[in-house]
Amino acid sequence: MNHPGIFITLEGVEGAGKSTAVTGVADWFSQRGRVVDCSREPGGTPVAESIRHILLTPATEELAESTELMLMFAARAQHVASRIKPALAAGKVLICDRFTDSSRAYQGAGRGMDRGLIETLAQAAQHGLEPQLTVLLDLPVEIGLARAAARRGIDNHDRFEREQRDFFERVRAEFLRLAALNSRFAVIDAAAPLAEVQAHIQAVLHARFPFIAPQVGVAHG
Ligand code: Z5A
Repeated sequence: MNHPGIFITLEGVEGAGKSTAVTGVADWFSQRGRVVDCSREPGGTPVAESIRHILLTPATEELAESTELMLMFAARAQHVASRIKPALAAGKVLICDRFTDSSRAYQGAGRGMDRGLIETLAQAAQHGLEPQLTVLLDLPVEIGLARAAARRGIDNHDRFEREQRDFFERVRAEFLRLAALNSRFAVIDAAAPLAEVQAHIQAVLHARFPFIAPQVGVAHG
């Protein structure tokens, strides 16, 4: 899909530092004069945020795995059509906290759902749209879970946070497998101190987008 924008996604297990990293990536592009739009999945539009609520909130009725998968892609289809594609067509930098690689990792490897079905749904939702860069913040599962627990309090788990450790190990392994297969990925050691993680991400941005020069007179990292 041809567009003048830049589409960047951040992936990783829970607590890997994606939300923190989104801000750093956004600052890097803003300091270079680019208009930035930061979003997240599931979510990013009013309809997709309503679907997010269904997906993350523990409810009295169990969500079937196939329902979870199709809701992820229903939210994504809406997000792509009404926010991501218009932003890219307008030349913006769209930075998204999670995208289809999360479905591959969580629903595919975590839940064991059919990979072919996931790719079919991805085609229907994305129509060929792919990120130019996917930053994978790789972190041992126990560190991620500890960070997330420290941040939210021990009893406040969403539907995914109730999964067992082996689920998250499969998720992490799948992200690493995808990264090894696809050059759009950059893998960052997210267990490093925050300043190191941020410096590594900036180095990746310099290497991947050498044509985006800092603006004269604007401080940049
Ligand atoms: N999901 C799915 O199954 N399929 C899909 O297709 C999609 C999603 C799109 C969304 O949850 C859930 O949906 C997710 C997968 C599933 N569930 N899980 N697990 P979410 O959006 O609510 O949560 P999350 O994506 O997992 O993100 P998070 O918990 O907010 O983590 P994070 O964004 O990666 O981390 P953070 O908020 O930036 O940092 C966490 C804490 O660690 C925070 O206090 C930071 O200050 C700290 N931190 C960050 N970096 C560092 C370093 N380097 N050192 C020390 N401390 C740090």
